[in-house]
Formats: sequence, structure tokens, C-alpha cells
Amino acid sequence: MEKYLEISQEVKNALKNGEAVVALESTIISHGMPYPQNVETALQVKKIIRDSGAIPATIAILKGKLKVGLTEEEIDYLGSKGQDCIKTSRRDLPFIIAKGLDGATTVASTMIIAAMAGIKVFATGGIGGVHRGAETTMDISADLEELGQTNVAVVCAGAKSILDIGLTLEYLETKGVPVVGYQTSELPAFYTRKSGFSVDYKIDTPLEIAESLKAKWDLNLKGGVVIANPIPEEYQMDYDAITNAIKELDEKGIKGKESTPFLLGKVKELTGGDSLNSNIQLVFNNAKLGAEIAIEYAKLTK
Ligand code: PSU
Ligand code: MN
Repeated sequence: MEKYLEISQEVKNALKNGEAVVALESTIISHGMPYPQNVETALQVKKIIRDSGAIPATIAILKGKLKVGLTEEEIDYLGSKGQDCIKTSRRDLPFIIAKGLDGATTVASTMIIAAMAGIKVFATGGIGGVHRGAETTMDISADLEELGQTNVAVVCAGAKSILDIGLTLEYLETKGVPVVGYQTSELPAFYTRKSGFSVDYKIDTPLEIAESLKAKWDLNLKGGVVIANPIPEEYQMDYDAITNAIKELDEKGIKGKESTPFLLGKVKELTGGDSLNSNIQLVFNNAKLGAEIAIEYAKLTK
């Protein structure tokens, strides 16, 4: 493992001392937001986690090494390279490593690397899911399979409406992945606090979430947990833009790993950039909750 995995000294020490660590993904930096806001956001997210009393660990692949705990320079490198970094999910890992390339990690591959390092809590914006039309395209994010098998809790703002939220929930149920609503019984849908779908469990405190995580993993019930944290009220958006973005996706015939970045970019364009600020704010909100959960979990498991 040593040969592949490089954990920063700070993260290593924190893990050794049983302190709270929060993992962060890098596709959100390279593919999820434009430069330089992506880098500013990634650095601010680290600060929020620190200010909340936990240690941030941004994860990516640099020159074929699985890196846990990126420096400011490394985040800037990744962010300015943007979409030229290869979006790396589970299937891609061996090839990016063997070729010594730079890879931005998705939720799935970030979970894998976080688990290797021993990190249990991961904060991001949105997870991948079952895409609309998946009945025929079979476009289902590898994030869902990962949640079914890797022991990391993912704090997100729910599932974006570029996805079929109902089918995403069905898939998670099949895989035994609990969907927790933080102080809400309705699953939030990324830019909005509402989706019309219920979460499995409404939990109101980070401590109770941490207790549930501990119970799950103490019992060897393998897999992750989705912790859905609604976007703060003042940053909510309504978005017909999604429908238009999906129409254009179909017309252009964009498929596979390109579809999520295309839809994210299109929605941003169609909403005149308003969505970017909302996106940034919800990530901040998730980082804070991620830190709070990681702190409670660390106390329970010390
Ligand atoms: N959803 C978002 N923002 C994102 C992503 C998803 O709202 O940045 C990124 C995450 O890295 C996620 C990936 O893991 O897209 C899912 O891609 P795919 O659907 O190709 O599995
Ligand atoms: Mn896909």
C-alpha cells in the first residue's frame, strides 16, 4: 500500500491520534467548478473544516500517487488544470496509477482512497446517481455501487435533479445504503431543499449520526451512508434550467462520464452563474457538518 498511498504528515498524525479528519474529493475542483473559484472554494472548505475543529484531507491522484491531504499548491495545480485532469472513478484507478497520471477523484474513488487511509467521513457537494432515462441508457454512477461496499459516510446536499432521484433512492435501498436527512425528513435536491422524496431517517444532531455510523460499522454492515444536508435557505434556487440542460445533452448525444460535467456546466450557463454561488455555499455547509460528525465519531471511537 505504501507504494501507492501518500498521506500528508498532518493527516497521518491526526489519524494516529484518533482525531477527526474529513475527506474531500477533487472532481468537484477540476470538473465541478470553473477556475479560480474552484481553488478558492477548495481552500475555503479546508479552512471551514479546521475552524470547526477537524483536519481536512483533500484527495486526488498526482503523478500516479494516491494523495491524501493536498497542499495549497497541489490544489491550485489541479484546479488550474481543470478538465485536463482525468476524472477518475473506481474503474480508472489502476490505469491512472500505472501511467503516472494526474487524476481527479469522484465520490467513488475518493471513498476508496479515504477508506485505505482510515478516514470515515467525507464531505462534498452532490453525489452521482441514476440518470434520467437510465432504463435505456443504464447510466448509473459508480458512486452508488461504492456506497454499497465502502465504509465511508458521505455528507452531500442530496441528489441533483439532473438525476432520477426516485430511482437513485431505489438503487441505494437495494444496496443497503441508508439515506439520512440532517434535520429534514425530505431529501434535499442540491440547489433546493425540496425534492418530493423522503429520506430514510431524519436525524437532528451530529452525535446521533455518529452513533448510527458506529453501530453500522461495529456490526460489519459494510458500505457507506448518505447524509443529506439541505442547502441553506437563502441560497436556494429553482431550476427549470435542468430540463433544458438534459434536452441539450440528448440532442448532442453526450454519454458516459462526460454527461455529469456537461450537465453541471450547462446549468451554470443557463442560470447565469447564480448556481455557482449556491453550489459553493452548499459545499461550505456540508464541510461544517462533515467536521461536526467526524468530531463526534472520533470521540466515540477513541
Ligand atoms: N454531482 C454534483 N457535482 C459534482 C459531481 C456530481 O452535483 O461535482 C461529480 C462528483 O465527483 C461525482 C461525479 O462523484 O460527478 C459523478 O460522476 P458520474 O455520474 O460520471 O459517476
Ligand atoms: Mn455515468
